[in-house]
Amino acid sequence: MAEVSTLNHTPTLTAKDFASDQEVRWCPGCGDYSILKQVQTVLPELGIPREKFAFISGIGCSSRFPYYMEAYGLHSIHGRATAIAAGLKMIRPDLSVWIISGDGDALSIGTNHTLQLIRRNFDVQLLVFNNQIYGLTKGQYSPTSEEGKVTKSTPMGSIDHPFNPCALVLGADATFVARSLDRDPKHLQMVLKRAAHHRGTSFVEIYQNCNIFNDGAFFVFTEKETKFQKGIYVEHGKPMLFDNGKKGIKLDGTKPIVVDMSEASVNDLWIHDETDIIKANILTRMFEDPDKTDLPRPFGVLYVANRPCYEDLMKQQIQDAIEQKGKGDITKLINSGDTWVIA
Ligand SMILES: Cc1ncc(C[n+]2csc(CCOP(=O)(O)OP(=O)(O)O)c2C)c(N)n1
Ligand code: SF4
Repeated sequence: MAEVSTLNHTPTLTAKDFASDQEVRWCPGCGDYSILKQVQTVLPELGIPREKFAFISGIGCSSRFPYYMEAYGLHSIHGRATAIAAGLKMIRPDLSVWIISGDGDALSIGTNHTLQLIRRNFDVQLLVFNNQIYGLTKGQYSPTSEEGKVTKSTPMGSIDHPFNPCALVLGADATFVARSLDRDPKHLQMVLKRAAHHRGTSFVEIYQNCNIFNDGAFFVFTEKETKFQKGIYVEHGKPMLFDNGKKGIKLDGTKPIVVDMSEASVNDLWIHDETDIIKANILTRMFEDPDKTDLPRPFGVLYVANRPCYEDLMKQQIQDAIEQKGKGDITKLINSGDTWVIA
């Protein structure tokens, strides 16, 4: 979390204090409304003055987010919110910087910037609203759309292999990886709080329903009839139980296997350790094997690591340079070495 001094006279803020006077213009029923609400609910609990928040977005439906926040923000350019936020964090490390992006924005045109931000580990929150479609440009397939997806731009079905966002960023040495859902406000609030308190880049993939162009893409994980059979809510130090405790997951070497709890003991189960990179790799990819359709999709904080963040290292390096070489003089520097006068 950004190191900010909370002044004694800072008034207690509420979710309403973070809602701007702008009319929210997402389609009625869009999952973005819930995400906005959960972010506004969580911010007052962080004890950070409102003027210390900055929301940076790229381009897409989700990118309208900064307008709706009563905080500083910038609606920037397609795929570049991560780069702009990195620059902001370098110059203003005291700010709590939140990046709002979509699956198209962060993982197509912006993939490179996303990965560079993550490997450098700036202390920011990166929220990727994954609706598996391009919403703003009216329903083209995205880098997370499933194979065979029929859209206006893939009339015979997509032949692209989709990204698994959590696995992708884990490969770039992300220090905080989590997955949550727009339709589970409590879970999303918990994940957002954890993300805010993590020092380093917090990557949060949020399943978001685009009810206009990809309605129901994640209903199997959000609707109460199937939610607990198809999803597993992982917690650090807790056994991997799902389907209301009727099923569990054990590890056979590195292979996750579903076990019936009427026949298995809880002691045999995989205990979630969010600091274990090997298990995090298994966990983030757990739903990819087409032959293992009984494995549930994991939600929660999947991986956390400690690694210095870029802005701290940069500050230290500047201090070291000043200690070794003195404060420096820009005019002297410009006039040093060979100089020419152009007539
Ligand atoms: C340089 C550039 N290329 C392409 C576009 C067109 N464009 C605008 S939004 C978008 C995709 C947005 O999809 P996603 O990030 O999934 O966001 P959503 O609208 O679904 O929230 C594209 C391709 C653009 N605005 N700028
Ligand atoms: S097009 Fe989809 S993502 Fe965009 S505002 Fe409408 S419902 Fe939301």
